Amino acid sequence: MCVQAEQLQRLEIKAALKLWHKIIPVIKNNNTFVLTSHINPDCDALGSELALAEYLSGLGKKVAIINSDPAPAVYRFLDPQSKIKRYSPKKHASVIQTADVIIVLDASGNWKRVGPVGQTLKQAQAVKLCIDHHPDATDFVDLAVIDTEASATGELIYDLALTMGGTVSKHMAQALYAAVVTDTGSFRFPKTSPQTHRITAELLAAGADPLYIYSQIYEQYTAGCIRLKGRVMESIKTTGGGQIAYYGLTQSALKSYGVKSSELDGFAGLGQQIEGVRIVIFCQEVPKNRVKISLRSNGTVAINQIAVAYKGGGHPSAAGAIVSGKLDEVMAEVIEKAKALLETNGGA
Ligand SMILES: [Mn+2]
Repeated sequence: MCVQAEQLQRLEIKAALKLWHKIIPVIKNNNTFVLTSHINPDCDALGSELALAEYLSGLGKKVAIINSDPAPAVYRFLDPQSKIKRYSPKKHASVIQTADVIIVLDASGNWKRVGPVGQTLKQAQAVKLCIDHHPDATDFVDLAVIDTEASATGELIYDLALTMGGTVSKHMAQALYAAVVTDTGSFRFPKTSPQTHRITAELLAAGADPLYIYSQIYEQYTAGCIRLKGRVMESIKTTGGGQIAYYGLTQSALKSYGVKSSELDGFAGLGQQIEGVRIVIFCQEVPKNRVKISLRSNGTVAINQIAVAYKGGGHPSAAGAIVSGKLDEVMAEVIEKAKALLETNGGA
């Protein structure tokens, strides 16, 4: 048992080196870096950027973090010095043009995922790298490290720093812990692995503060937002033998509670807390007579099929789309699709 474990560990170390061996020389041999991530950056995107930026700065590199969208207010505690910049074509043209290396984090697929700054980065002379845990295309960059087993890009940044012989500072540990805790849904999503917990243990040892991070991320809502959540919870209906939960939110309700749609993170998950629910449908009225459909499943049914039918996308257990139409009509239609999907997945 002991010998096996030791062998396994050696294999893992070898695997890590193999994963990074092409990227490490690029990092070592260059001096100026631009880091970026996807539009609507989440905590994994931001935490990975901040931790990698600090690591590279420690190696004496010049690093800029440039994103198309601003960091959501809830994650700004990770960046007290405002190192993450929102892309401005005028301000950032020269730093992008003169960069040696561009690193896209948590966003494989294509430059579109990176937003407007992606178009500028795409044309830069720099070597382009991508580090991600999503299983999407990597032909838009020169070199990529994709590990779909990783629960978060933050795990990969930790691994990279360690593989390069580096250490993790308290600030890096905070950023990476926040990345992992959010991307794993507090260590419950399927990609949460022994490796996730091993890395998390190291982050705690390096000074990450779970109580502080939890409180910053999950306990900073406005009173209006919590009251609106109460109203939405009150309105939840179920159908399909209790296996489908559905609810909607109008623009006027949002306004009357003084809540922005960017504050609705987690609303789609509310229906998942009901016993027996396999599919959640949350429809939100958005400007220009459109409806934002958010879908969740308990993992027994791939609801991204419904999202794809509306030209949206996502994962089997979390997906969405935006469509034209009236809230009630769109929701009724999605409910029918969900019922049909249940019919082919064990019945309603
Ligand atoms: Mn991620």
